Amino acid sequence: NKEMLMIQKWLNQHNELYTSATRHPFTLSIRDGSVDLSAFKRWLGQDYIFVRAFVPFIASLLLKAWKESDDDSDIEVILGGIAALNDEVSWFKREASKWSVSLSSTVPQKANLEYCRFLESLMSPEVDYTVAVTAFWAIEAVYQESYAHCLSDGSKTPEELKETCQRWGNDGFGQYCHTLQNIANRRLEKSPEDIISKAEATLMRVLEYEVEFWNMSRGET
Ligand code: HMH
Repeated sequence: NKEMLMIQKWLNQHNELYTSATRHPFTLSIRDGSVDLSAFKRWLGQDYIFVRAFVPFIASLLLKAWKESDDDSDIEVILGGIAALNDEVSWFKREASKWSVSLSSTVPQKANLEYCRFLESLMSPEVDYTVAVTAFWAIEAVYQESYAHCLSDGSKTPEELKETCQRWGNDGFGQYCHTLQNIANRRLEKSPEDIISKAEATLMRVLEYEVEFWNMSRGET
């Protein structure tokens, strides 16, 4: 379908994978209130490690946007993402202390290391801005969709987890993800076939890594 924007088309085509990332048993257990708090603490410690690796990834994306983008406002959107991430790092430290999770002694699990290594591969100057911004959108969108669902009608999210869900599930973050999706679509529309297929493959990898990331909360190592 020519009329349909690329991202929407891919999400339809890979709906099963997308749903496994955005409706994972871990986040569904938050939503229905049955969540195991030790699983939540495991997620918290691991995500802090991920977020630290996410900082240089966004920095590399900013550099790509500056060099390659045809629209100045992309830089401002990404800069906003960096500002939000700065706040997020502080939030993780506060939240960890609230839950008595020691961040300094948290050991990154295999799925986390692999995801961070994948992020690092996307930081290479060889990787096109269009591919990297598609990955960035997907990484943010999975959290937005997952945590917004924990706050939607009929959810029984425990009070003490609502702030976490709000971080990624709030409307402002939803808007921001939408803007990122628009950037990715705009770039994809102008891209040659090889970049488009790389972006699609990258999107699928992100979704797979996100599923593996949620799986770590089970604590089976
Ligand atoms: C694993 N994916 C993971 N952690 C995050 N904090 C986000 C996405 C969104 O920022």
